[in-house]
Amino acid sequence: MRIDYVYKVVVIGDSAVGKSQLLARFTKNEFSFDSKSTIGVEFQTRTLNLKSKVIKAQIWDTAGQERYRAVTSAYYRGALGAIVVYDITKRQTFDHVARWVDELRSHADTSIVIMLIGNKADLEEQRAVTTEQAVEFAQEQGLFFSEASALSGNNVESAFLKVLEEIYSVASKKTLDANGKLNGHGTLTGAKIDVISGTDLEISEMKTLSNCSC
Ligand SMILES: Nc1nc2c(ncn2[C@@H]2O[C@H](COP(=O)(O)OP(=O)(O)OP(=O)(O)O)[C@@H](O)[C@H]2O)c(=O)[nH]1
Ligand SMILES: [Mg+2]
Repeated sequence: MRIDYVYKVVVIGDSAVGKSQLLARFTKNEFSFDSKSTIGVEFQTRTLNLKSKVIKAQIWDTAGQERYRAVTSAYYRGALGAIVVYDITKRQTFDHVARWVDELRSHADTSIVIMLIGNKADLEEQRAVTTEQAVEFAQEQGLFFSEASALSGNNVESAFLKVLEEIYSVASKKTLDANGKLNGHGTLTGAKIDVISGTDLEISEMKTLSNCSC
C-alpha cells in the first residue's frame, strides 16, 4: 500500500495510567485488564486515511517507571506528536503531568503537537481530578485535552485522530527534507486549546469491548 507520511507519536505518563491500553485500543481495538508494565520501548502502527493522504501512525510506548525506561533522547527523536496520560482516579499522576510536559519540551521538537489525556474516565465514582482542573492546566500549557477510557473506548479514537490531524496541519506548513527531517522554523504559537467533551461515556459498551477473561 502507498504510504504518504509516517507520523511518530510518543505516549508518556506515570506507570499504570493506561498508556499501553490506550495504544492497544487505538491500534487494535483491544483492551486487557491484566496488562503488564511496559519494559523498554515498544511501538504499534495503524495506517489510516487523512485528508486524502495515507498516514501511517507509529505510536511509541515506554514504561512510566523510571527504572524500566530506555534512553530518553532516542525515544523523543523525530516525534511529531505526544500524548501525555494521567489517571483521573489518581491525583498524583495528574500532579506529575507538568514534569512530563517539561521533559517533552526539553527533548522534543518545539512544534510537537501535545495532547493531554485523562484516562479511566469510566471510573467516574473514583474520580480524583476534576475536568475543570485539567482543562485549566491544558489551557495554561497550550495542550489539547480530552478525557477518555481505554476500557470503554470512549474518546480514544477522537483524541488520537486530533493529534494526527494537527500534525498534518503543522507539517503541511513545513517542508520535509529527503531524510524526513523537519526543515524550517515554523512553530505552533499561542495557547491553542480544543477540549473534546468527555461527558458522553457509553458505559454499556464496556463489556462487549473488553477482553476480560474473568
Ligand atoms: N478501568 C480502567 N482501567 C484501565 C483503563 N486503561 C487501563 N486500565 C488498567 O490499568 C492498568 C494499567 O494499564 P497499562 O496500560 O498497562 O498502564 P501503563 O501506563 O502502560 O503502565 P506502564 O507500562 O507501567 O508505564 C491495567 O490493569 C489496565 O487494565 C481504563 O480506561 N479504565
Ligand atoms: Mg505500559
